[in-house]
Amino acid sequence: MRTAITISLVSQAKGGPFVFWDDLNYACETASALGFDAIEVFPTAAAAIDRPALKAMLSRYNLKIAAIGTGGGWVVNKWHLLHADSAIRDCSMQFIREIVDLAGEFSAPAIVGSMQGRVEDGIGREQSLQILREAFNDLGQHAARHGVPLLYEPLNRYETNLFNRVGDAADFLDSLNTHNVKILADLFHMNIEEASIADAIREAARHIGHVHFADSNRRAVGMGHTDMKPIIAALKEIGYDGYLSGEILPLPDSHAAAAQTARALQLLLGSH
Ligand code: LER
Ligand code: MN
Repeated sequence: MRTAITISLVSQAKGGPFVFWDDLNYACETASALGFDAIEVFPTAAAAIDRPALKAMLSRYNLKIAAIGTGGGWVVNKWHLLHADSAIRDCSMQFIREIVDLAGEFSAPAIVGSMQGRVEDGIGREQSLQILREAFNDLGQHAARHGVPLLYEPLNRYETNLFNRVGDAADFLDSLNTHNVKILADLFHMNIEEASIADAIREAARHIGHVHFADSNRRAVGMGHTDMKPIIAALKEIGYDGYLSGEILPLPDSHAAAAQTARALQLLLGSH
């Protein structure tokens, strides 16, 4: 398994679960010094990223991009894929497509988390799921052009009323025309929603493409009460070889949260 740590470049997301903030150079320098393989980036939009500068920085610090989030579309513009206004749904698709293309340039997947939206008044659940299905068919096929999947993240009940458990998300993915949409299993959301995180991982094995590595309280692993050993055992059992990416609160500060994540990964994986 490979290791990653998150950086947000979205000032409006302050208070969110990202380890590093704003300073890409500091994030890369620190991630590299702590032995991470990659960074996961949360940008305001694809156009806000200076691609040659990012490439140069990754090469200087010997890092990869694990994934790029699309949640800036929600946080900055309040757009999402199931918005009652079809013009805003179109903007959301375009916004995500551009991030798929950006991420693809770095051989990385894009993440659809908060941009999935929710079933809203005026559009029923079945119609919403049909819109989401069409969106994922389109975006999944778009990502395939870059040889990467699209990542779909089930969120806890306080963030969406679509799918809160990975098993339900996996069943939904089975109804798509594409096999190129994978699940992002966020251990924080799973701690709220799953009866057993390890069993849920085993049951959705066929679809797991990325992991957000967080403790029960969304702090660095080791700072809460989730028992990680059976979770890592389940990931090994299903042959998961993707990223464990620390998407956590920067507590007590960014450096300490990253360093604790690195320590936890070393203890659990033994090779970090
Ligand atoms: C994004 O990865 C996530 O987990 C969400 O909770 C952020 O709103
Ligand atoms: Mn997450």
